[in-house]
Amino acid sequence: MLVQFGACRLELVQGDITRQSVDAIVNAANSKLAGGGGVDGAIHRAAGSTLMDETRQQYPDGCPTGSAVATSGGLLKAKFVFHAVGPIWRGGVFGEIDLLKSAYRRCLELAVEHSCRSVAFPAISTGVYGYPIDLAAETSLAVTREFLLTQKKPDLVRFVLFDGGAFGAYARVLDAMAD
Ligand code: AR6
Repeated sequence: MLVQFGACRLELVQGDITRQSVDAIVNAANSKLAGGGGVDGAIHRAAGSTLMDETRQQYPDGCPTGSAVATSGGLLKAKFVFHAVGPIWRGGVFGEIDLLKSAYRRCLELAVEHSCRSVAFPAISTGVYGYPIDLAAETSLAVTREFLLTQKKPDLVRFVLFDGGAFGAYARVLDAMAD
């Protein structure tokens, strides 16, 4: 599914983010940048061990929740990995929505700062961090739409949803947004 916002494209696909041919992919990391399961584990496996070496060296203090840091892409097709730290869902009354928005916004800023024309996101926080998928779709698509309409960059933002349920949730929200 593809929607145009001004000169920029926002695309939804179902698949594996490690296989995307884009300038940067986003990782759903933890604040220690210590690696883990889910998409984080898949990205580190596909990128090779230099990704963790580089992350440790450049960011020994980790990254706060709601922010993101950049490394190279190691063996991935993507030139960069942006390690974003989303919030753990605790009922929605601990600033989770703003923290998730800010993690996405920081990645989009990093994409512009690193002259990336395309960037791919997973559904940050919706796995072990428990963020409800429908709400994550609303939050992440709204912040991306606003960024693309105001900053007019990057050219392409792709959301890579791992399963059919997540893809459906994102497609419903994007459909409503495009009307
Ligand atoms: N490509 C795209 N999406 C994926 C992939 C993949 N290869 N694998 C999983 N997903 P999660 P979080 C989806 O748990 O909730 C890690 O241990 C998955 O279906 O990876 O932000 C970190 O180190 C889900 O929709 O990340 C942190 O400790 C989404 O990616 C913690 O988990 C995010 O699920 C972060 O938790």
